[in-house]
Amino acid sequence: MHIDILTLFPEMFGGPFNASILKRAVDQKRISISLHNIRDYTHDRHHTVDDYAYGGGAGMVLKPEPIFEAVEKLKAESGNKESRPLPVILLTPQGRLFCQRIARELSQHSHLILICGHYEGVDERIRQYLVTDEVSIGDYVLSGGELAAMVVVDAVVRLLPGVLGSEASPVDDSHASGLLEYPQYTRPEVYREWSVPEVLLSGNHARIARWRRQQAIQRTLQRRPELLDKANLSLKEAGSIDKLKESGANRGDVVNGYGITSRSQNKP
Ligand code: 6GU
Repeated sequence: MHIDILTLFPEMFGGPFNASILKRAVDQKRISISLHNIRDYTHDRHHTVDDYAYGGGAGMVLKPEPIFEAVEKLKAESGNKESRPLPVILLTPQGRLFCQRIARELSQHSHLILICGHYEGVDERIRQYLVTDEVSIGDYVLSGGELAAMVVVDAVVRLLPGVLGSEASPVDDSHASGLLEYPQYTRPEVYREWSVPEVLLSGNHARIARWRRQQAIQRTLQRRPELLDKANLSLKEAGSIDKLKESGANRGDVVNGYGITSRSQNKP
């Protein structure tokens, strides 16, 4: 997969792209990422990328010309042979909410172009006539699309064949199955009087799988009950959830051992 990223701040990407899974994916040539400074596609003396909003109001708006020119050049070089149009994705709080399903969808393409919005916005004609998709990573405001682009790239790249290697698999990850992940333990077997659940030491793989599945469901019910509506549950599992709900096991705040509480549903 090749990913082109248009941004006013290419230097922001150095950290995340030069560490861990993403770095290895680049080193192994499973992906390539090109950062393009939008400023390099301006032609005036001052390299102007933004301007005042027509109609007035505070804040500057990203101009259309440099972004059109950059994307059209990349598209021409791409020679897209796929039947689907090449995704040109604007990162903006107005976009569709990013999720594991969208990460999977994007991972099916061989080329992505990401445009990081900045300042108060982008000229509407970029939305109307250039981008094929708009993505947001959540209902909060970031200073620009850069951090969102890094999030999207990370979530997509780790789904590509071979990127995680054989030691790790994305299938048990939180959200991969529509459920949160089950609790994990490693050595030591007892740490400060706190023991690893006995079932995990039993060597009984069927029993371990049942325990993990049940823990994943219970945890999802407590922390993100709305996820259960879309999760693939067996009839028996769905029935046991109804029982848990009746018993009130899903109600109230999620509390950790240090008295930090949060509502079990994050409503703004
Ligand atoms: Cl994609 N951009 C900005 N500026 N803020 C955001 C976002 C994107 N997603 C959530 N907040």
